[in-house]
Amino acid sequence: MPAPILLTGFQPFDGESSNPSWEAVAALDGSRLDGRRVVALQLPVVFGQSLRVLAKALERFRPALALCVGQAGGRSRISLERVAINLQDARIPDNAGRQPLDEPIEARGPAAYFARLPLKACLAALGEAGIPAEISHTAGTYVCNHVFYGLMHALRARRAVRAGFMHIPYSPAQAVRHPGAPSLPVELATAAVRLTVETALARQTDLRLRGGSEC
Ligand code: PCA
Repeated sequence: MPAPILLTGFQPFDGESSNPSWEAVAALDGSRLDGRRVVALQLPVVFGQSLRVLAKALERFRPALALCVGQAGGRSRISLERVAINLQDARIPDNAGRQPLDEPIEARGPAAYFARLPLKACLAALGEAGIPAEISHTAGTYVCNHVFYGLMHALRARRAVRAGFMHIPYSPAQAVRHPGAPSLPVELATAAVRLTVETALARQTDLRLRGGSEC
């Protein structure tokens, strides 16, 4: 049996009743991509606990690729995150009421990790499929960045494992409560996850394409 693919999404937070990141990856749970089994896991929006759940799953499943997905309400496109920083600075409390301010995630860890995904090739694949996407250079300083950093830190010695983070916009159902906010159908977010995984498994090296940004 080839090593599986691990996908994660989050529980709802900040007063929402759903989180499209979980809906998007749950739709792929138990399916096969590139001949590999897909395991989808829901993470709590809680500093520390989210990473303990993730670490257990990385040990149990030993995936060939791990892609964590989170909701980024207000963003208009799929964000392929390039960099996780060693900082937690919560604007709002997490689902357990914790609100770390200006703390490192790993006291002895490096300042940042880069995603280990061919981001430009993924961006091109999403564009060809008609899914609006961008490369993002910040995953914020809340639980998503915490999980992204913890993922890359946990896999720092397992260089062959591909790993990264994707932020997705509100679902249309959420946007009903946020007038003016952009949204993306969950089916398109699921398609974006699938395409990103397939592209990452198919390519060891990235394409040289434009995808950077000014401030
Ligand atoms: N988004 C939050 C945490 C959970 C989620 O889906 C974030 O961007 O940090």
